Amino acid sequence: MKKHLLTMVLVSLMLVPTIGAQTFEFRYHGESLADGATVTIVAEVNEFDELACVTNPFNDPNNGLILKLLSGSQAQGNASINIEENSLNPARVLWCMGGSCVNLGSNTSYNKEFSTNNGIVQVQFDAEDIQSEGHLLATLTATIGSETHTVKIKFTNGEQQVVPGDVDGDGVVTAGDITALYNFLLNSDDTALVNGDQDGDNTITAGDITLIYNILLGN
Ligand SMILES: [Ca+2]
Ligand SMILES: [Ca+2]
Repeated sequence: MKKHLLTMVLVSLMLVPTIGAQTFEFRYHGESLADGATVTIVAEVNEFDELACVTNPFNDPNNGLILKLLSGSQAQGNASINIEENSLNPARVLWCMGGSCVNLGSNTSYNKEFSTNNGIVQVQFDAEDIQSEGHLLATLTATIGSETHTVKIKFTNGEQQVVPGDVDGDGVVTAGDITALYNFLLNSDDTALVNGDQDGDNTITAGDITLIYNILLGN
């Protein structure tokens, strides 16, 4: 009975992105992001020996943050980035989308057009040569036709990060966090389990799955 219930939760979650005539979505490391989700990236030392946060690793450009068309392969759209908080003091803030890049400099917002012929638009947003501890919070909004979606990008350096609902510790809440709990509860597989007890009752139960399910649905 328990297994059946959990399976239904998982199946219904997988159906969420297909509700309505959604034409595109944001994905991070291959997983769909709920509208308004926050992608959290912790600063790392890059190949230039600088502290940096990047949404798309250079060595794996398709496995970071992308805008993915859900039907068709060609589209033109408009995107804006808005930096709401920035205490990182980075030397450069770079935003590339649809093949062109801009160094934001002292600008906190920027608009650009983008297009795609292969159904994918890479979103490269970097804070490079970070000088201070703290965080940068930006909202990226993309519009294609009459459809608009947003993703929040949080870069952090030296701050303790706990993202509510992030069971597998990759900094973002996705269906993968449900899967991590499901694997633990049904198969005792804890390989992806980093923060299993999401509701704080000191046990890992189906109630923790429900909590994440509600986060993903925006409840
Ligand atoms: Ca996660
Ligand atoms: Ca719990």
